[in-house]
Amino acid sequence: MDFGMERLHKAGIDVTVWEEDRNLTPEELVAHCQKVDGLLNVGMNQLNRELMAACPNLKVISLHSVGYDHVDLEAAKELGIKVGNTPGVLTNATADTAFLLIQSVARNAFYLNHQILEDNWKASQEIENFGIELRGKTLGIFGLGSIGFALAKRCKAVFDMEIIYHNRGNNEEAEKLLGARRVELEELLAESDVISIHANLTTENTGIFNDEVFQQMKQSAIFINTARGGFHNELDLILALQKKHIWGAGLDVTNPEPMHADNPLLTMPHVCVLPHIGSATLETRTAMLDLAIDNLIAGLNGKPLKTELI
Ligand code: 8YV
Repeated sequence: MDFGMERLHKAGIDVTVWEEDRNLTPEELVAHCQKVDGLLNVGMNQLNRELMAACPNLKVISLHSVGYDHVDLEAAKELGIKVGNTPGVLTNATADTAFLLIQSVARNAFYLNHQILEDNWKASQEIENFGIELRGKTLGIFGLGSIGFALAKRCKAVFDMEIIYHNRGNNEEAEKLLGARRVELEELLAESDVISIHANLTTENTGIFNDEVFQQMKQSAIFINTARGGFHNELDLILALQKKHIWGAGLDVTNPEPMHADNPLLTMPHVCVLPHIGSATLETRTAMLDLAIDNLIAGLNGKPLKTELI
């Protein structure tokens, strides 16, 4: 990745890049970052209080993500460090990914593709490998912000799905435009044919999709997670699928990431797993980087960030 070097150099910023094919440990980050004024975090490195406290010059943290569960915002606020993220620019790409997963699971696409590789073309004709229709079914959204809304629009337009959602507040636009209805979690679980997560991961909702919750879903339901792997308990999800408490699952996020190649989810019917590609189109990643650099430069110059979290 180019990291927008030209723009950064033009802005007179002295840049050091630490590029790894994994997230760095907090200790490694402290060792690297002690002298920096600004941090552009491309990836999911955990930015905790110890790191921030160990970097006395740090003025701004610019995230290359809309999610910010990997940053201690309270510590940043206390230490006077500005934090920006990249909302808006990745809304469509992420909603597209959720929509892709819903359809792929509903048609058992990844499993049947694997069957071709096993020289088992005829698996597509076996009744247990048939798909299910989405038309007229109910989409339940857990956390209806802009990405959830964009997905709901797609599901309404293409499959005329009913939209229900569980959220702290009402989303009036979604209610007016799509007839969406806000419900308690119990109703979301009981009524939805597809449940898709579009919330921010917090300590309160970490692991919320567990055995007990999967058992409250319809046996014909599809579980979709493009938000964060931390929302679901992976072992409970595997068991829920094996015991047929739910019908299928589509994941763009796993816990941990990367997922190991021997994970049973990768070969199960009605399951589609992607390697966290929600925002990974050329156009979206370019827009994210532009915005993240805007935020970095603004923060280094003591100006308000374009998209400031704190
Ligand atoms: C990743 C994401 O940030 O925006 C988010 O919250 O999870 C993704 O867009 C991206 O893959 C990291 O570069």
